[in-house]
Amino acid sequence: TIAGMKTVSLIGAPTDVGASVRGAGMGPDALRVAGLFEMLRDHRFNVIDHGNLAGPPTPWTEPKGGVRHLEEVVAWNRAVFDRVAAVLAAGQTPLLMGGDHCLAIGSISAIARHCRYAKKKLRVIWLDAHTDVNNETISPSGNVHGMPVSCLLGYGPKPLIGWSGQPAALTPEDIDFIGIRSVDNDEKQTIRRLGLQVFDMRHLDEHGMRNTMIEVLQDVDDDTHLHVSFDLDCLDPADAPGVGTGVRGGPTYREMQLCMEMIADTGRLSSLDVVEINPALDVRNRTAELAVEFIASLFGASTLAR
Ligand code: Z70
Ligand code: MN
Ligand code: MN
Ligand code: MN
Repeated sequence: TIAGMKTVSLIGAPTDVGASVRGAGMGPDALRVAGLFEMLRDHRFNVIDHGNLAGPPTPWTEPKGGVRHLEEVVAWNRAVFDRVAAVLAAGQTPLLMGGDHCLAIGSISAIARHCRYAKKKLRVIWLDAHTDVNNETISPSGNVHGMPVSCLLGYGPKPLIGWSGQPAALTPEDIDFIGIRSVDNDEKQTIRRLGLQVFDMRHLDEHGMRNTMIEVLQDVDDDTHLHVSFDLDCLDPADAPGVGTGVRGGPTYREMQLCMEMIADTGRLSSLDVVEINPALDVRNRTAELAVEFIASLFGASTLAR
């Protein structure tokens, strides 16, 4: 590889263990079929596909103590944590291909630990229709894909807390949410209590994506490790039908492209989760293809860049 060239490591986590709709486990192959590897290579990144991690099958049992599939969620996240940590230690950029959004617990915990050792300031941008800040006492579903943010902030099922080596991987100021339009009642209280920065669809309508992203990115500097956690249900289901829980009224294609390009312009993107693609609900792999387009922009492929 050329010296100084960035290496992007693709990590597949083929599971729907944190969801209650089946099918997100096919996400990694959908992204491969949509040409994720080739797109990154064509943009002159060195790319390694680590293949798929192994983990238990989803048992499809009822929640126990407010949580569904806790043991299996822990196993999958352990595998994700270990691989993301190894990729970061090798100086590479991890790109987690989910799988459902519960996997962000393992991914972001490993990143937070790495940032502490590397003395980097971690900033997370959460692109989602949902805030995923439920926990086992307030979740209406028991699905852990609705709880990763809470777990990373230190509130959630014990076996999922503290993986970064600190009680919490993130503080509320470290994370900004974009595209939000579905928040459960008790989540709303949590958001207010913790002072989370939620740029919901109303904010995007009134201020536009450009002003919103200027605000989100204002404190990103040379010492920042910028992580993007990209839930494809952030998009409008008319554009991205292949998701388990689509909510209408998402950002437009143009708005989301601008969001990705403005993140790319910081030059600080250092890790990425791409989650919740459900090929079983998709139309001819449209959602994975759309994801690849947005990931290209996130990695710096603007219209006039060569
Ligand atoms: C709901 C819950 C969720 C994704 C659905 C939904 C959460 N707030 N997250 N789809 N990606 O069950 O907690
Ligand atoms: Mn999510
Ligand atoms: Mn979501
Ligand atoms: Mn902020």
